[in-house]
Amino acid sequence: MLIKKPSDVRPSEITSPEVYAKRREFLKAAAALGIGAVASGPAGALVKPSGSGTPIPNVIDTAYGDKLELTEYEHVTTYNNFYEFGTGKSQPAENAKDFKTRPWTVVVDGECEAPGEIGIEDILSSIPQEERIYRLRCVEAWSMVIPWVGFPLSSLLKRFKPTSKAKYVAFETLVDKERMPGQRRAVLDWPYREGLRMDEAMNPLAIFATGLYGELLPNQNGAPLRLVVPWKYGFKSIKSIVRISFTQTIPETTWWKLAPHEYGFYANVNPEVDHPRWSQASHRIIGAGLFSSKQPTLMFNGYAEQVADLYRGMDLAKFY
Ligand SMILES: Nc1nc2c(c(=O)[nH]1)N[C@H]1C(S)=C(S)[C@@H](COP(=O)(O)O)O[C@H]1N2
Ligand SMILES: [Mo]
Repeated sequence: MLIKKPSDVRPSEITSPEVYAKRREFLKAAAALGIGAVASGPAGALVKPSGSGTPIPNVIDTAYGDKLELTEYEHVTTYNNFYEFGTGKSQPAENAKDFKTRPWTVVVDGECEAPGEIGIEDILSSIPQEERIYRLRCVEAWSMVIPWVGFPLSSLLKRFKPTSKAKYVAFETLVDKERMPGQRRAVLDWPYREGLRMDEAMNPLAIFATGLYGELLPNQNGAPLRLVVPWKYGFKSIKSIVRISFTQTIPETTWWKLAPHEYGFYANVNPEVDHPRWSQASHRIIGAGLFSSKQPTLMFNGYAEQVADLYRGMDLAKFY
């Protein structure tokens, strides 16, 4: 998130929306036939496959965000922030290639009546009717629109029966220096940690993503389970989650703790509150071309109608 120029996006390796549409058809067809691991569909001849290659069957396609123009698959999967696999934008795709996300267990603890552990297979198989495609804009110095496959946080969290003392929910990423080479350097205080206020977490726009573009999440995008909180800056959307804790007090979060004058706990997208080192009034659209002009950033990233009520009466310049 410190590096802002899309200098390592390779314009030669781009999938157009039309190719995406064909790719989805192909993935659906492949799923119906039960040929799971066919990699990249019609785009295969043109681009290096960098995704999981595993289609997700029976996802409910919704009209969610269908007016938004999607960012090309190749940008979504090669321009990433995932410091566990390196601090460069193109490093996660390269360094996470062989990352194994099975078996995978998420521990749930803290202020809840039914703490425990849940395996990723259990999560994936017990959510299917709720698994939907959400086309959401994610923004910071740049923006992308990604067709996530996911489900609301609330549908998983409520299973653990949070108590009335649970005011916040905290998330942690895996720590494993062997499997996550970026953790061999102390660039961040591992594990990567994030958190939400309970009412934020229960908003239907806060989702767990398990896939994108119709396939299981590519490793570099946070496999096998990550947050997507589209009205907040990108760093809130924590990847490769292994722990969820309900807490009474505000949890420490990675970037807030590292640079509290630059990053707050809330991190709501707000064009009127600048980062101390740069304006947050505008951003660049990834894939729109090197010479495209900057776009004005919208309050709550354009999701004000859904989330503004959560912050009524709060001074958003103070609680940034
Ligand atoms: N565990 C972990 N989660 C993370 C990060 C990270 O470095 N480690 N980077 C964050 C930042 S700064 C951003 S912008 C988004 C990027 O998500 P994307 O690569 O899927 O676009 O992931 C967020 N989640
Ligand atoms: Mo970021």
